[in-house]
Amino acid sequence: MKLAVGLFSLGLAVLLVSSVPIVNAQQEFSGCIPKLGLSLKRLSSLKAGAWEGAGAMEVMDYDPFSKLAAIVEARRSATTPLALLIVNYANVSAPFIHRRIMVSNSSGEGTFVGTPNSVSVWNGFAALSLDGVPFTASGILRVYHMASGAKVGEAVMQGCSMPDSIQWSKDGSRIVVACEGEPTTQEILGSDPEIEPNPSGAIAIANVTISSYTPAGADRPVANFSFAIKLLDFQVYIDSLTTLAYNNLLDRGLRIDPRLTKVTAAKDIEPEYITLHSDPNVLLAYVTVQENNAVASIDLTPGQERILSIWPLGLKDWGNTPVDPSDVDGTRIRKFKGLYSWYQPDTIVHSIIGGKPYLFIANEGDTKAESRRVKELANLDSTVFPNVTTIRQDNELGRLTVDPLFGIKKGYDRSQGWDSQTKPYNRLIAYGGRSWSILDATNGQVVFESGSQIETTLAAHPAASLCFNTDRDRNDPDSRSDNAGPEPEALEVFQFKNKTYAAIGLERMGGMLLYDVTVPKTPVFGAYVYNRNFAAPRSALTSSLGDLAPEGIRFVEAKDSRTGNALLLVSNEISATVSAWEVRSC
Ligand SMILES: *[C@@H]1O[C@H](CO)[C@@H](O)[C@H](O)[C@H]1NC(C)=O
Ligand SMILES: *[C@@H]1O[C@H](CO)[C@@H](O)[C@H](O)[C@H]1NC(C)=O
Ligand SMILES: *[C@@H]1O[C@H](CO)[C@@H](O)[C@H](O)[C@H]1NC(C)=O
Ligand SMILES: *[C@@H]1O[C@H](CO)[C@@H](O)[C@H](O)[C@H]1NC(C)=O
Ligand SMILES: *[C@@H]1O[C@H](CO)[C@@H](O)[C@H](O)[C@H]1NC(C)=O
Ligand SMILES: *[C@@H]1O[C@H](CO)[C@@H](O)[C@H](O)[C@H]1NC(C)=O
Ligand SMILES: [Ca+2]
Ligand SMILES: [Ca+2]
Repeated sequence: MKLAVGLFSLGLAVLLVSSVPIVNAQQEFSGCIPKLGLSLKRLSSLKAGAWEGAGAMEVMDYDPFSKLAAIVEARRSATTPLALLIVNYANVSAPFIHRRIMVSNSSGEGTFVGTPNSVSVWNGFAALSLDGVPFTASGILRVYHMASGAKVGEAVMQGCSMPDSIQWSKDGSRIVVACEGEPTTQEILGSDPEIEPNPSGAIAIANVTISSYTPAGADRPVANFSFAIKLLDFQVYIDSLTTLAYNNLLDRGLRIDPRLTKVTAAKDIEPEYITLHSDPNVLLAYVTVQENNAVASIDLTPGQERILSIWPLGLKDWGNTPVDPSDVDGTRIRKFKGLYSWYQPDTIVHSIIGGKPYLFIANEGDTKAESRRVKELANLDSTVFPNVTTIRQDNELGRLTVDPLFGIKKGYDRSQGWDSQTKPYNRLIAYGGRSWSILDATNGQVVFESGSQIETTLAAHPAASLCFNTDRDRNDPDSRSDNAGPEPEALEVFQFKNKTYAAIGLERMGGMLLYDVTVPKTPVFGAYVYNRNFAAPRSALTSSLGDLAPEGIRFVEAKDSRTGNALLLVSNEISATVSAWEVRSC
């Protein structure tokens, strides 16, 4: 009966939506957020081309001097060249593509350069990280002059396989790169991490030397960047730990594939996203190791660069915090005893608030090659799950993607297959915290974690609730609930007037949640800022929906923006758009 009423009111809502002209609020946020004292207005969404899809627009950075943005274009197609897109923001309402720097063919340029992954800008130059060929080979660092498109520096980063996130220090002297090191069998279900090649996760630190020379026949000098690179291998750090200390990390929730031992653990460590300490005089960096559910800190002191510590993030307990884990039951957010998640953050941003250093992380979640639905697990512990039959139903936990290597009462049994463990699971561990957190940057302790706030906010939102936990390329309500939900992935922290704010980008839902984080223990939620037509039907073309799948968010201070007002620039992976939101006081 209750269900029937629910369906009826949903039907009515859809009817109302389609029978009246679409009100702006269903498509786009605009206006004042009283709780934050900020007003947001979208000035433009530049579309890079007549295409959509994964990789169409990735990481972005902005050069305050030239008013140029650099965005990685890594379209997953066999025929399209891979590029670094340079966008001119001299007029924020009418940005245009200044230059498309072709950096590689998808198949590899001269069997040498693979996919571009990430970009960081300094003083009119863009540092780009690129895979080698194959992607398990050493990766490549390149520097381009943004205005002219000239390549002005290049180096192979020995042992840095699949260089992903890249950060250039404020003084230009150093470039720090997260080397993710995915195995060659990345896409093969259940693949054993012992299968080679499976490079170690690492951090590459490049000393940058800038010289200039005047080419023959030219009338002015050009810059020339060269690099001295040091590699910090996570295995060296793991080797430096006692067995006791290593096991302690595992007990606290560092996720290392149980088919590996301490001596090979770094094969499974996959650094994802790097941030530098926001005080340029403090030589520290922090990196998320997403799949491993942890954050690591790195000492950048010249000559003694090293990995300092790994801070495991533990498990999120959905027995205390409500979640929607089923994609076949509509919006139903509730608690489940025995259900947990790895947090698995992607973006990390360092910020100093009230004189204290903090780390902000977006707990997106990411599956490895091994993942199962709950109903595929052979044996659930009936003392934790009294009614196993109920739990296995599709409208309960049946279809939820969980980690089959963990949560087994007596531990992983190496004599059995990864997908045929017969000992009972007493914890079901899903992927992703569906949240964001603030950590104390001095010790990794959690200061704030957003709990169920993202899902409950979207479920109650007048427009977004029409498409709760939708996928990123079409309006398909509830379709991501059995995976990692809304997938908070991008994140930016910014100072405006005398307050500090955080923007959390949602990869699947699109848009971003804005918070006042001036008091890091008690962030104040302001609004969900989006440009997506949640009222469009499932059949609507991806290109008609708006800005989809925020991958990167950059705050631009008022003094660095041509409008004289601050901006939030957002690169949207699926829609191939960069949106520019003007930020003012209100
Ligand atoms: C910026 O672009 C907008 C939209 O095309 C246009 O109306 C405006 O005149 C431009 N501003 C300047 C200063 O050119
Ligand atoms: C890609 O391939 C084409 C032809 O195969 C070649 O001309 C071009 O230089 C290659 N590199 C880039 C960056 O497009
Ligand atoms: C530019 O730097 C590279 C090292 O990256 C060096 O090999 C090359 O000789 C330099 N070119 C000039 C003209 O200085
Ligand atoms: C980078 O420069 C510092 C000195 O500023 C030096 O101590 C360090 O060894 C250099 N690293 C490499 C890889 O050359
Ligand atoms: C277990 O759940 C099933 C399906 O929901 C139900 O039919 C059955 O009665 C339950 N058994 C017990 C012992 O509660
Ligand atoms: C911040 O600015 C507001 C408005 O200008 C002012 O009322 C408030 O006192 C300021 N707070 C601090 C801590 O400076
Ligand atoms: Ca690896
Ligand atoms: Ca659901």
